[in-house]
Amino acid sequence: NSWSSVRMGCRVMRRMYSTVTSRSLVNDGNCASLRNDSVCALTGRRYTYAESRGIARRFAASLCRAGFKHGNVLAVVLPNVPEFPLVLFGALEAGMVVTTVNPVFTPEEIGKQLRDSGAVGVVTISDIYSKVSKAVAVLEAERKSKIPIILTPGLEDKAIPRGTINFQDMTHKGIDTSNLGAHNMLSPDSLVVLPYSSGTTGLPKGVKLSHRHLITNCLQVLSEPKICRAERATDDFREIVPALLPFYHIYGLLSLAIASLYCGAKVVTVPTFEPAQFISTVVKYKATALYLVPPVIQFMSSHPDVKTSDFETVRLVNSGAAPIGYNDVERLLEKAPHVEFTQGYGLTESSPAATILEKGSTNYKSCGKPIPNTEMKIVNMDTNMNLGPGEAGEVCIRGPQVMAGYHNNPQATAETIDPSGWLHTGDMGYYDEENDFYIVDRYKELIKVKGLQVAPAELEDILRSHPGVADAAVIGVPDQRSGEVPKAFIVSKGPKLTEDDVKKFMAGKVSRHKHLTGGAEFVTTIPRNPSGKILRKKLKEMYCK
Ligand code: AYL
Repeated sequence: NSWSSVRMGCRVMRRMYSTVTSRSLVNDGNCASLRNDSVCALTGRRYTYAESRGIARRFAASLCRAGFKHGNVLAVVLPNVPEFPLVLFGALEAGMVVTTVNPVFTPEEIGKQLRDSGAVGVVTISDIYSKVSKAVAVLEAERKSKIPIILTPGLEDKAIPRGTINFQDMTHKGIDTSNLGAHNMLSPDSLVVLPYSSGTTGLPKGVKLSHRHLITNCLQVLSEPKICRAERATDDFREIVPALLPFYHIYGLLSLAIASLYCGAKVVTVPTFEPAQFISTVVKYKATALYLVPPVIQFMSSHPDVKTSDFETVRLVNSGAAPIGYNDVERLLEKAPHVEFTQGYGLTESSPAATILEKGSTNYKSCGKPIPNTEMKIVNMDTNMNLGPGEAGEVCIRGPQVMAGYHNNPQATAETIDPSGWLHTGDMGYYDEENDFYIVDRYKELIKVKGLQVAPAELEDILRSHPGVADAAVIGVPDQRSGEVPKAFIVSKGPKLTEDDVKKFMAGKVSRHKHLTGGAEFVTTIPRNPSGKILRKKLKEMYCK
């Protein structure tokens, strides 16, 4: 009876269930996590582990009763609220597949993901209902069928709009869950989430991840003794984890909504990043483990308002999703010398973790060694030959956490996972004599803004739809605050177009992290290879000195 033990109806999940249950039995029903809860840092709304189990099950029963079927896709468009994991586990127990959507997306961006994933229902909150309903209305007109919208409690006290379904009505104690047995058709290979990633090229694609993928990666990551101490939870120690990284992104989903709950941690949901508020949340809740992205670590290590005393209860800081500077790690450890720093590397396509910097290692330039059951190699990009220690090439990953493929896109799948099962990451890296891996650059197009993906192809398509643009290319340029930001190169059709016009045009179409913060530069030609592929390295050499 705990959040981590929410039975997803598949054998692998039952293993988790029995693990946690037996721990509760050992503790004579007094397992710390049962009394423990998860809480929203903004509204104070909280759910104990014991309650969560019931809510998720009742949500599952109500979804089945509402007619959702095994394998149907449910889009979850939520900021980090404590209901997120309840919605996730409930949907999975009902046999549904959850596609996680960035809640800051514009209606057009939401619409694209709903359309591509084939979502037949949407879960959101009243705060962003108006833009979600715009996207839904367009899709309903296209499909000529209704797409139900379910609303979980909002961040602000807003009335529930008419025509929507109230999450609380679907989960109150009177809901009968006896219908759930009939829906128990899940296997470890049933798909559970469909997050979006652009992979090595092109537009964002749904990444097919199953129960087996997520459970495997959860346990692989937890095999590192640094990561979660809650397996040894006692009344004197309890892991307290502020959930700042978005649950919709695989890093937040796996480390905060799955691994932390599996461990019985207290998860404090933080819906938006306000630096001062985040620090006061860390202090107020006595946070013990921080899962962060490099720009946030950089802020915490360098900002004079963040004091050593703010880290008093913190024992672990984990970085992932983008490269972190050695100096930033050093500065963090100067400010908080008692903290253990660790780093993970991986991709949405690998559920996400592939490596971790192991306990005791101070090799902060490295993202660590492959986690259990994971093979990694470096190959020459042109010849595909294996490379030895110290030789940089493409990082390849093989293991039980590698995705089933891209949704409805066998071609992109075949281009990413080779016939021997190796995932070609599009990252440039090498390993040393100790088998520590280092990520040095990216061959792929992907831009990482604050650890979040931005696909150049998506922005290029939008730019080319402007009547004044003849051709366009987008690359990432280094940025002090965000790591990287998108910059556009434009071949214009007439002389009238200005940089400001281009930036405003983009700002009207995409969410903030995709804005052309790196600028828009006018050029006479975009360098391309004979088959029309943009030569991004050449573009950088020509214009970014
Ligand atoms: P996606 N260092 C450098 N680059 C990295 C790192 C790292 N430690 N981790 C991820 N990346 C880049 O799908 C790399 O280019 O997943 C990779 O191909 O949004 C891309 O980000 C994947 O981006 C963890 C915690 C993995 C986080 C993650 C990354 C999830 C990001 C393991 O323990």
